[in-house]
Amino acid sequence: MADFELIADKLHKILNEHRFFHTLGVSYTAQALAMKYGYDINKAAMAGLLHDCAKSYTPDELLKICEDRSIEISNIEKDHPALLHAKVGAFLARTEYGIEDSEILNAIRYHTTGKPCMSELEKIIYVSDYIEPGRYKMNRLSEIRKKAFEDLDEALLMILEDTINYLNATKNEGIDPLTIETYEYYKENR
Ligand code: DGI
Ligand code: FE
Ligand code: FE
Repeated sequence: MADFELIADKLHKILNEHRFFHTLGVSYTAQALAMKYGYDINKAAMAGLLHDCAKSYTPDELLKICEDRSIEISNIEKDHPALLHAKVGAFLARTEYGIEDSEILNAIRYHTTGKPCMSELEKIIYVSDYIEPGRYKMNRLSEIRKKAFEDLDEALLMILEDTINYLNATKNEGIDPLTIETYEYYKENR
């Protein structure tokens, strides 16, 4: 396992202060959820630490990295390149930060949209990203924070529902079909 502090130092240099503290918040929240649900806390810590490692790139830079490295760009990602920070983040975690564990790489890859039938770590990171202590703007955040430690799938569904409602209410934010598929999967399988 690559060294947590070494990677944290590197991220501190490339991410802005707000994003770096968000990253630590997600990492610690992921460790707390891992304790609750009996998951490997070191893997949760690393996935949380690296989940937004591509967040400092502009939309054009993200598109360029994908073109240069033959990373597939979907139609919605073409229109909203910021979505690519998840895919590019997983790529950089492997190539720049030496992460080989596919559970960690997939948790980074799917942290923005989720996906149907998520792994334990994918769920932990998706939920941690939303509830970490630095977040404050979203509706029913305290309810979702409590739910995360009672029923992870139910918390996941609440976040997906609120995210879709938020995106629907926001002009010019197309919804990634994967976000909808994830919502429908967890609604049907609750
Ligand atoms: O990177 P973070 O800000 O920590 O969080 P994130 O990776 O969940 O990305 C946050 C933004 O992504 C948030 O404004 C909601 C948006 N998002 C999530 N799903 C979709 C989406 N944006 C679009 N356009 N489409 C989606 O399906
Ligand atoms: Fe993100
Ligand atoms: Fe994040």
